[in-house]
Amino acid sequence: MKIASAEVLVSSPGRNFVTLRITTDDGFVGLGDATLNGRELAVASYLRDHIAALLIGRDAHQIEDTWQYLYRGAYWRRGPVTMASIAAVDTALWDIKAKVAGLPLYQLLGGKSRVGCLTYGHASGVDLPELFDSIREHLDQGYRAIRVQTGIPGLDSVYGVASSKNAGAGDSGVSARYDHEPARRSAVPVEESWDTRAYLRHAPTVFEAVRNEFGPELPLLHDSHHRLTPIQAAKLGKSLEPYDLFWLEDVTPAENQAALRRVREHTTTPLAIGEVFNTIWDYRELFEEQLIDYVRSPVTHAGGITALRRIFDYAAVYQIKSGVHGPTDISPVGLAAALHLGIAIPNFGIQEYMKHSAATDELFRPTYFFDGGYLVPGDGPGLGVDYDDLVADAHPYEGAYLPVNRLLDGSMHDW
Ligand code: KDG
Ligand code: MG
Repeated sequence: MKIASAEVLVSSPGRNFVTLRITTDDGFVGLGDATLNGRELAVASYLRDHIAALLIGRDAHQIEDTWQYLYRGAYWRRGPVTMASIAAVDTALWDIKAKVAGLPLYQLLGGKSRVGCLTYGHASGVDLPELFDSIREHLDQGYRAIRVQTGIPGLDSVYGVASSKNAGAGDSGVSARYDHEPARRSAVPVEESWDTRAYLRHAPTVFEAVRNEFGPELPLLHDSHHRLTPIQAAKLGKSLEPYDLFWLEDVTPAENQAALRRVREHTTTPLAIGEVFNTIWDYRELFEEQLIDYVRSPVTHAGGITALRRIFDYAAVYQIKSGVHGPTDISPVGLAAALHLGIAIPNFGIQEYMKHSAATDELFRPTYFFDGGYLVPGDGPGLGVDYDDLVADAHPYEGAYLPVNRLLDGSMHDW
């Protein structure tokens, strides 16, 4: 079974997606997600200009060999563009293999270990009343775990908070009011502002209020989005301990994994990191020293199903669980791949879930479904996702950027 074509498809049904479609000489079709928010065309070029031709004529069944060929063969290792490209090829080949077998992909990964993948949804608000409404809305929809992000007094616009006041353009969230897509369709990035001291003072008051309103049971998560120094992160983790978080995410920037040592010394709040990591090597220290509790890498950015499964197996040795990144910039193809993997692995933790827009679902026609807080992958052969070229034609690429962040004195900060 030889690869006959590898097409790079860029579309924008509310937000941009890069999809790889591999077709074999006997007509099997596989899809892979290669979306890198705000840098989409770099991955499209890597796939189109440097990978597609290498795939033609290769045995579509040789997933591992193709992975090694693209990873070792590039010589230039790792990095989000390379690893998203390899991920797309790998995912598309797994999709094909499962279709040839006539089985849903999770059957090839060991079969179901659970009935579904527990998800968490994104609640947010500029203030407590808005936040409480958003949490209630999510609970009404069946979510059993909730990420909490709020506005900070004195700051106009804060990561993770969507409201009439803080609205981004883009994909559909739970409702228009809480629709949060940080990448704006603009020629240059939007600039946001940040004040760490104000954040560190405000965050514990929010979680105290949420616990008082919603009780002790509801699993709560929070994303610091790479903005703190190790000692600030340690302070935050400690101040949130009374509110029993499910996890605290991305407290320090991703480049320096050793920073997590300092955080861990000071707090028992569980830590999650890795949505911007690319390979197993980024986790080595974190796993071996047990500095984290959850792995945030998605299939899309960590080199595909082959590579992420290896990361999860390595994590399992240290009782570390999955917590796969799943905002709307992971396409339905990337989300479906995460669900097939998540339902099969022994150390599944939780899956992030932000519903895609109606236009996105019309284009990809996913067969996974949300039921009582769980996402369940489709039972048909392969990933259970399609790609409708006619719908895609109606949604051409539009340039979009993630925001940048400045401190109040104007200096650049991590976004
Ligand atoms: O494209 C950037 C988003 O994927 C990121 O900001 C979302 O941090 C994020 C999360 O945890 O969902
Ligand atoms: Mg995050």
